[in-house]
Amino acid sequence: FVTMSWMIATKAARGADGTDDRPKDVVAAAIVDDGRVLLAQRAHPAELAGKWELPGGRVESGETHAQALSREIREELGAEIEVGARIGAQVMLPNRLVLHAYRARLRSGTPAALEHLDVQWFSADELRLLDLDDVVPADRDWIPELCAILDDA
Ligand code: 523
Repeated sequence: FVTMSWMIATKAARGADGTDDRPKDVVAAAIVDDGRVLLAQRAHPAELAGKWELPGGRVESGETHAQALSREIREELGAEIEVGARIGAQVMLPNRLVLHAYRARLRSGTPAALEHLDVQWFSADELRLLDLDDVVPADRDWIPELCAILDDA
């Protein structure tokens, strides 16, 4: 029975063409420093270009969420972070991606837009004034919780 279940589960995880269609995790960091949170302005794809997001990226196989997030922030922003507690609810994205967000603190380095159009620190008041059209859709629901975190900071 165990073998059968495994075979069914394995089969279910493969598409007709043999590709792996299991959900993939994407992680994003709410880096908080001095009462502000860092948002990064996406450069691609076209439909998300110019919109603000919590920076991050895909978890690669064998990585924990914290490891993936530290790597992505190092690659994209040139900074080292300490990953903290999860925030918000996970968000389902198209293409079987699942987005998770975590609080983070800067350990070293100054975040720079190495792969984004820009990076900017936002206070709670600035977040509240942000036009949601200028925010990546999947990240919009996190704004109230980010404001609450900053209000407490
Ligand atoms: N999101 C998203 N919000 C958000 C992130 C970090 C990512 O909606 N804060 C989405 C955007 C993409 C997918 O998650 O559809 C993968 O994010 P991306 O492109 O930042 O991850 P990478 O850099 O690992 O992936 P590729 O550019 O595709 O290699």
